Amino acid sequence: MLKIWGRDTSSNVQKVLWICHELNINFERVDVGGPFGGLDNIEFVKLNPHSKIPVINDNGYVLYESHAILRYLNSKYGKNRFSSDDVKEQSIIDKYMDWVHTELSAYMIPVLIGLIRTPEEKRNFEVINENNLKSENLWEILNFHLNDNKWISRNNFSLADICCGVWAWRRYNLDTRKKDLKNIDRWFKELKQRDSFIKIVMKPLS
Ligand SMILES: N[C@@H](CCC(=O)N[C@@H](CS)C(=O)NCC(=O)O)C(=O)O
Repeated sequence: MLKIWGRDTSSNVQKVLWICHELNINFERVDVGGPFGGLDNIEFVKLNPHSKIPVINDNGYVLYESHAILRYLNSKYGKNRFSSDDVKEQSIIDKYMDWVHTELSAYMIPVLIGLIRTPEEKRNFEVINENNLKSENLWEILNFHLNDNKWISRNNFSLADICCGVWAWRRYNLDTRKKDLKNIDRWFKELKQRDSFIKIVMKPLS
């Protein structure tokens, strides 16, 4: 059976749990990271020398990096249901998956850490607000893209919706100043109707 290491409150772990739920993949999950610790244990470091979650072991094949895991599971268990045969459409999925790692999470993480993991008296609102403004500018870019698209890849739910979706939940649940982004609101409403999103992502932030 597929084994997944990682606390279920982590955005990157949730991406993997989400696709497992969408594709009905059975798995066993081990709590590591955050309050559970264990990332520096020698046995874990052997799995992922970066000491990060998620990690999977699929019948002896060990893999880390959440987006690589998504692509692997989608291909092996999903007949590529959440990617596209169309080269241009696939490039849009890839673009927004990369965008989450290189742009969006870079600004969302300091906001999340500042507001959720930092005691009120120690919060640096200058840093939080600056990062929030940058994140909102990025959400506005996605909002513009969603003008002509139901999902990020036109009419098909894809891996890009999973990668952006875990952060959308955080955006709406952080007490921050938000731009009025009608397409993001509409897309988020669609996400909230998916069983997997409800079960895996809609948890208190930590
Ligand atoms: N690029 C990696 C990033 C992994 C990562 O940063 N994971 C975080 C959780 S979201 C982590 O391990 N943090 C330490 C912890 O949770 O204790 C991926 O996408 O898998």
